[in-house]
Formats: sequence, structure tokens, C-alpha cells
Amino acid sequence: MRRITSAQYILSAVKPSQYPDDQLPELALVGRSNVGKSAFINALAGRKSLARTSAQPGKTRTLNFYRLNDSFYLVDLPGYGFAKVSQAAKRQWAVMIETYLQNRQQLCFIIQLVDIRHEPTADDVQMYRWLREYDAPRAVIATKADKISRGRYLQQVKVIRNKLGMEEGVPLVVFSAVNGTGLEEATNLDLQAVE
Ligand SMILES: Nc1nc2c(ncn2[C@@H]2O[C@H](COP(=O)(O)OP(=O)(O)O)[C@@H](O)[C@H]2O)c(=O)[nH]1
Ligand SMILES: [Mg+2]
Repeated sequence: MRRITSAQYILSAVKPSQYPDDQLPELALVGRSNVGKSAFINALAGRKSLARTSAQPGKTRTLNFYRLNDSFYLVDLPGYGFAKVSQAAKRQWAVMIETYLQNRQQLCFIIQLVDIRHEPTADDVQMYRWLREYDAPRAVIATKADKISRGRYLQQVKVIRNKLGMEEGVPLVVFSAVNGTGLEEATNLDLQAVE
């Protein structure tokens, strides 16, 4: 099995002039605030606090770039769907994300994270539709699998695939940052995507 052997936080950016300029391939993470993006990065990197996990949703307002194996970036995009922000802040969020997703040449894969426990929200559905419309190479990670029993995985996977309208060929990985469920599969997915 190929592994992640090094991981570094590089920088945070709010506009293109601040993005890294070394041309490495990039893999972006999108999802609601609190879905587990930071925990996913830490699990993948095998580090406890490379990315700050937070009990306060809506905190990350920047694109955070992490360099893995000195060969690609994981880009943590600001979470959506946080109710307590103003319309203006939501617009700012949308511009920041779309600017990155639409224009970034070295972006080669997008991972959308959703919570395995719940039916995807309207925001999740909208995000996925956007990815499909742009024909972005993509996968979905269903997080927090440790919070439900194994017996419910299949049922929840069906709910998620259905609600998002996922095509059969698009991977969905059941994942837990707490007990390591799906970690190997997610690692392989990431490494393949940036090859
Ligand atoms: N039980 C469990 N909790 C998780 C998991 N992933 C994240 N969390 C918790 O969910 C909260 C939000 O996680 P975080 O990674 O900060 O979400 P982000 O806003 O998407 O970056 C934190 O309290 C994490 O500890 C998981 O796989 N299992
Ligand atoms: Mg985060």
C-alpha cells in the first residue's frame, strides 16, 4: 500500500495571488462546516493536529493548503451551510470557492464530504450538482462512520447516493477519522487522483 509519508501546512489564501506557485497537482475538499474536513486531513496525514478541528463551525474562512508527500496539495476549502452567517458573508464564500474551483489549472480532483448519519442537505445537493455540471473528477466521503453501526452503512450509502444523484462510477468511501474506517481506501483514492 502506498502511504502518506510527509505532510505540512503551507499557507492560507483568500485570493489567487496568494495560492502556492509551485505547480503541484491539487486535490480540493468541500463540505459543510463541521462535516470533518480538518479531521480527514489529519487522519490522512497521520497527524493529530496538522489541521485544526473545531467545535465552532464556520471558523475557516480561508483556503488552506497542505502539501503531502512533497508531491501534491490537499486544499481545505471554507465550509458551507453554516446558518449563522450573513448573506454578504455567504456571497463572499461563494466567490472565493468558485474562483478557485473554476480557474485553478492544477486542480485535478474534488472530494465532497457529507455526514453519513444524515440525508444530504440542500447545500450538499447543490454543491454536488455544481461539481457534476463542471464535470469535475470527483468522489464523496461519508464521514463520522463510527457514529453509526456497520449494519447501517449500506442503507446510508444508498440514501446519500440517491439524494446527491451520484453516478455509479463515482466513488463513495465510508470513512471515520476516529477509528480509521475507510482510511486506506481514501488514501488510495487521493494518491491515484493526483498521479
Ligand atoms: N466521531 C467522529 N467525529 C468526527 C469525525 N470527523 C470529525 N469529527 C468531529 O466533528 C467536529 C468537526 O470536525 P472538523 O474536522 O473540524 O470539521 P470541518 O469544519 O469540516 O473541518 C469536531 O468536533 C471533530 O472532532 C469522525 O470521523 N468521527
Ligand atoms: Mg476545518
